[in-house]
Amino acid sequence: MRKIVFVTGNKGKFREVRDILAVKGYEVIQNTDGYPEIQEDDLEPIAAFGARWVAHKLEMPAIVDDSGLFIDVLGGFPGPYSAFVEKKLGNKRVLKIMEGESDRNAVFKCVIGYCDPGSEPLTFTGAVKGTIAFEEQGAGGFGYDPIFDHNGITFGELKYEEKNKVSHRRRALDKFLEWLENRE
Ligand code: ITT
Repeated sequence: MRKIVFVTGNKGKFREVRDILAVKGYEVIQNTDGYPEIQEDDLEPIAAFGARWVAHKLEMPAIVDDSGLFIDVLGGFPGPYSAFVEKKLGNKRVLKIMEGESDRNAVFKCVIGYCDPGSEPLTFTGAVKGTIAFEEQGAGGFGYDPIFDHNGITFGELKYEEKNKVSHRRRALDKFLEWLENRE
């Protein structure tokens, strides 16, 4: 399989997945029709359900990406609700919630869900540890990138290629690629 359909409405995710997989010879095609996101505490069952749903609907192999920012001191919030929080609150209000907190540890997670029609879905998880910055830094990336500090620099300050070398998405895609290459 060299062509992969990726169901996502998020342009930033699509660009990263497309470019990371292109290097390995896969062509990623975006489909923006969406899929039902079930409510769960972990991202894996959400991605698995989504991948199964889209593969069966489109009758072709497909991937989805469910990601989230898990902030330690907030019990992992926003986690699976990251898209909702980003849209309704935004980075500035997340920083407000974090005001006065000295434990700023967080984990960014990305789960790639993959499914062949008629088969059961698989998930590939990538995670990267960091801290929540005190203010937004950098205009690169998307979403939470300007407030996610990794080794003293936010993802928003990293060059696009640099983020793609270390990100949660890159780590998840490396696992997915390893599986794909062993299968082919
Ligand atoms: P889909 O159509 O793929 O579902 P979405 O944006 O709704 O797109 P999620 O449900 O996975 O995606 O929500 C994840 C949230 O975390 C969303 O607000 C993203 O913008 C943000 N996010 C995901 N990956 C990110 C990254 O690499 N850097 C910064 N923010 C990210």
